[in-house]
Amino acid sequence: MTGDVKERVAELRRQLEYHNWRYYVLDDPVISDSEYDRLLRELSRLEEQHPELVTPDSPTQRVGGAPRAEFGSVVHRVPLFSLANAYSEQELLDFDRRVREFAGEAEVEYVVELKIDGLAVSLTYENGVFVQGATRGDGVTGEDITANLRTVRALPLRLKPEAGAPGLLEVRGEVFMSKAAFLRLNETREEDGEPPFANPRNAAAGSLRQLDPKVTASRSLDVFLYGLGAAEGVEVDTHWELLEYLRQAGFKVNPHIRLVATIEEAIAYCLGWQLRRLELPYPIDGLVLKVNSLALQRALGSTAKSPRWAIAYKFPAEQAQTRIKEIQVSVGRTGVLTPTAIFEPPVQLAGTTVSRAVLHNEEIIRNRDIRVGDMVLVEKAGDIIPEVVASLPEQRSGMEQVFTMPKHCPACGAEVIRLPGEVASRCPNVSCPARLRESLEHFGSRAAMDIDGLGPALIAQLTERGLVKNIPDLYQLREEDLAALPRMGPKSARNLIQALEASKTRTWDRLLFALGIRYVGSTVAKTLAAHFPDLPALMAAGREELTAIPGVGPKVADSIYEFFAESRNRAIIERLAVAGLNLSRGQEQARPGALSGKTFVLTGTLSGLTRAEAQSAIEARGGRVAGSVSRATDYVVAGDKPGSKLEKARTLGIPVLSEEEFRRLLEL
Ligand code: 3BD
Repeated sequence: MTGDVKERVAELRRQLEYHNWRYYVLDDPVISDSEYDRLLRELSRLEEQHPELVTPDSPTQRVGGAPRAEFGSVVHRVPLFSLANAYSEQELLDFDRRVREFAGEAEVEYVVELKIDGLAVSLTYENGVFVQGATRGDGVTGEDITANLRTVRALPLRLKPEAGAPGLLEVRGEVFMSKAAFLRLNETREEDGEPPFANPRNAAAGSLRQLDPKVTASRSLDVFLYGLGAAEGVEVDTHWELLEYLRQAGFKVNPHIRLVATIEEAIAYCLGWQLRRLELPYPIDGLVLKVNSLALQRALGSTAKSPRWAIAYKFPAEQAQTRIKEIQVSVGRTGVLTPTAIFEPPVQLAGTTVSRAVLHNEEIIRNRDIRVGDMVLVEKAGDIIPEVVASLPEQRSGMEQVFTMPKHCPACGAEVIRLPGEVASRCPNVSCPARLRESLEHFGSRAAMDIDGLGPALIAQLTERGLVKNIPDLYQLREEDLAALPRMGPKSARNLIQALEASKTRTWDRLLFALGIRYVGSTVAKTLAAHFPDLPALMAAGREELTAIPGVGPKVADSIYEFFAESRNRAIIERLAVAGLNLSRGQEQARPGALSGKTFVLTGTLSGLTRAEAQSAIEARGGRVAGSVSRATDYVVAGDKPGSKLEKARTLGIPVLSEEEFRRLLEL
């Protein structure tokens, strides 16, 4: 092999790692995504031709390796301590007094950091190369999640030369998920029939504890570093210098760190963030104060559990009290019954008006002793999702009603079942009108068959009148049937027929997603459609053939297999084929590549489409959606109540589109 190849590989890795750092750590890319992709493709090709050149720190290894059976355990070289908590100004003043008395100084400098609400990890670098990553675990022993951590883009696989050349470096930090990524993830999970995560921290933890690193790679995780474990050759005298060293070494250090000269200044900084924390794109649950001088840190030492030189100031949980007026039960596409508490009056919480909260299942309602008519405490988990945390039984009048899950489906009256070992109650009736309505809504949704005009109100009319009893019936509708419906003129009737006609040419991965097979979301559907030439080939596939496909696990395979084993489902496919829907790889209809290479950032709420829909519309045209505005952004789409991204776009002179302009660009 020629030395040229080896050199080119090294050069590509240097460039890719640099641009990765510009993009994910500095949030300030200097090349476009397509240029980056070109470099990455060149490197992948060279590594394929010369597999002996592949190393674990190559940027190609971030996509996630092979799944494993379990995590190994890691004994930390230096244990990870806990943090003592303070819940008031007074407790911070007490902490400072202890520190000052010990030091015999009138004033002590502190570094104040945001306390990121994620998962603590420890990263080990040997001779500058990332070799191991572990969860905190109990502080002494954690789990080896190296392969998963490699997929976190902000984590350097190699230290920058500015780090010097430490033989060993262990750094500690917090892996987290941004609020936006969390909401996006939950949207897809609901589409896929999987339970949503309760908050960004659980989503980050769940994503890091995946046995299949490819799943972790698909979750937008991020990481801030704030501490040191075992280290050789790092010469710093203060915590502030340590953070500066970590930044120089290529790590992402939170920009809101602050060096203060007095406890009063530290307290003011904490109270300031208590009011402004909702402006941050990621969740925090407080701040951490750390003695700046490392000599003083060493002198103070630790108790059995936590260092005496640090303390966490925890925000009081923002809570509100209100009354549960009723508990509504809705039936989803898969038949799951979901109880939702309706509040009277609605309450203000963490920046929004909250009028309802999902109660998930009977078990939770029983464990928290939540009754209809109860006064309850409402909190926002991770500052986002409203949750009933407790009832207030002392305020009961005696008129409150214990909630029991209905024995019969509220939509069709079928007897509700609860499978052994499951907390969910289900309506087993596959032709339940509520399930049918939800299935039709999903079928016509933008990411699925994108049938314009097929909204909930029309679906209700069509199903109530028996015009549509299943999905294929949609394609039997005649213009005159539709025009005769209340609130439906001849024009809308014609438009709907046209929209149905247009949906017949959608690619078959969309049809596959639209069928609403459990665990087959848009990503799995795309994977399957890339693997099989058509729907009949997929239907003929056995479990083994399915699980052999990367990205398809046994749970997904079973669900697909069982779906197509059902004769009723096969009959539906048959009728869709007869109606002329596209069941095989054909021409992409959605104006491919119209936005090729363009990067969008979405901010605020759009009135006509969800974030996921906007994203898939952009992606269907070859564009991509980024989480934050930088010089590499081509357009910012601003909906209602846009955030700071809009300001940043204006500062950088990036074109801002209204929803109207955005739709025109997409030709929607
Ligand atoms: C953060 C300890 C010390 C090194 C002990 C001072 C308890 C989770 O942003 N500093 C931070 C953050 C967490 C920290 C320390 N600085 N410890 C810190 C931390 N900026 N979240 N933590 N941890 C990390 C923990 N985790 C799980 C279970 C029990 N304790």
